[in-house]
Amino acid sequence: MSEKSVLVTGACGEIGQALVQSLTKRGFRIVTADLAPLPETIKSLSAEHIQGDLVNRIKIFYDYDFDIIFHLAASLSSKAEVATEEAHRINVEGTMQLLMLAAYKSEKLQKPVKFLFPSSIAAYGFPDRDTKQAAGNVKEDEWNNPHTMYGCNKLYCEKLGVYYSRFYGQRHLDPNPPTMLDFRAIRFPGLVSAFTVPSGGTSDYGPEMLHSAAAGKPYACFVDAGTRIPFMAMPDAIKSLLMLMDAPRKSLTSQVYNIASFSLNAGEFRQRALAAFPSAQITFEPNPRRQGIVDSWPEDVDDSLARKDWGWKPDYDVDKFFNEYFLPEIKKRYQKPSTRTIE
Ligand code: AKB
Repeated sequence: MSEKSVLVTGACGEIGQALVQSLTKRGFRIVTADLAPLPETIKSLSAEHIQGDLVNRIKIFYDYDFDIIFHLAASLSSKAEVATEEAHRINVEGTMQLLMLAAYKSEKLQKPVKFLFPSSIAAYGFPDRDTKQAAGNVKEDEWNNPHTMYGCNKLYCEKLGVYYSRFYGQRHLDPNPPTMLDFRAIRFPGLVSAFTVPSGGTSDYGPEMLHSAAAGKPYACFVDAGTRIPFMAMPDAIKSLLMLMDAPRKSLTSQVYNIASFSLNAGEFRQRALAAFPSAQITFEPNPRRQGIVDSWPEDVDDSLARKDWGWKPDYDVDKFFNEYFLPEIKKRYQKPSTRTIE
């Protein structure tokens, strides 16, 4: 079997680093792209690294024939609220340019390029906390009223992905329609890695609190103790991307899927952190803007479609996440710095 060529944009980010390690185990030829140079953890795993602004350098990507594209590069929710137009340029123009590339290559080579897109719970939007609590877990097509630039960008890019893969130039109406790209998106909850710390997001209080507790640093949480959203272990996020990549097209009844694992409020995060690190200093100092963003996101999501269509099931519930993944790894990390691989 010939080696498949995969592009991972945003490779230096949290998902990117973990994904590149997992794709390597599958024997793919991996081309990475990011604004930054690759970190040591994945440097040797990339066949080629394209460094720079994706939108400005899009022409370079036309020299490659990628079988699969993981487009992870994005400006996350908190950062995007501070630099809104720049976020739109990165999140929407970057995605559109890559979708156009994938559409062009699919048609030219008569082979659908698989386009995996990480969307987010930020695509949802509740008017207030009471409504959010009353709604409980939400399906993909409910409450699609994002309050953030990032959430608007993600929801619109889901629509663009569907457009370029099914209706672009109304090609589907041709008597002999050309080969179109194969767009698949996952709406991720807040992700927690034992190996990397997020930046620029609004679900960051969960991982920040845990990493600070392990490192013996005081932490002032920017949302209140009762704030609840869904979270997931990074290995499960990577597993979901690979499962959706592998799923036969004919079994997919949607192009956008929720996935769920566990839901915790910030107070419960604190209790878990204190149980593992009793001297941790964790206080709550809500920031009204960031609190408002998280209050607009759902408490939980309904992932029954992903379970039915492609057999999604997380490996980590909340206890397994803490006891078998996060705490053993984080203790090693803060006790003894090393260059271990990311799982
Ligand atoms: C963010 O907080 O912006 C992201 C997300 C939930 O998509 N982690």
